[in-house]
Amino acid sequence: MKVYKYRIHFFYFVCFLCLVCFVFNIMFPNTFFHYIKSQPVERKEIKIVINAHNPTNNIYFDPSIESIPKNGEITWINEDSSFHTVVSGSYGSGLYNFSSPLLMTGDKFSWIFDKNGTFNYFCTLHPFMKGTIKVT
Ligand SMILES: [Cu+2]
Repeated sequence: MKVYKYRIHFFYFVCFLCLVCFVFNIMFPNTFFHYIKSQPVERKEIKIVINAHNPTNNIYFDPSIESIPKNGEITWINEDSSFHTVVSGSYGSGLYNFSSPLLMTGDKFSWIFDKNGTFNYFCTLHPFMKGTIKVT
């Protein structure tokens, strides 16, 4: 009877551990759980250039077309004085594969591309800001 009682305690303890891991994974998605799962094969950086919020600028993302192997990671860094976002698809398409939070000056956003293809993206605040990632 006693053994049975402790087994129940152990069961609750394991459940509690699973719950803690699950909540941790949701709350801190870029920590070791995801790190183990998805190590990028290559990393590349794209700059959101100074004055990118100005529609007369001739470049917004540098480089605006970037190639990366499958499971490669792109990191965007906002070097502009204005807020920007990096959202997949095009303005009004509604099919967003990835979507960054509001990036302030110096903020970064990373995404691992796990499918081959050509992926367009844009800034929701300035829809004229467009870029392309080619995953091969
Ligand atoms: Cu923008």
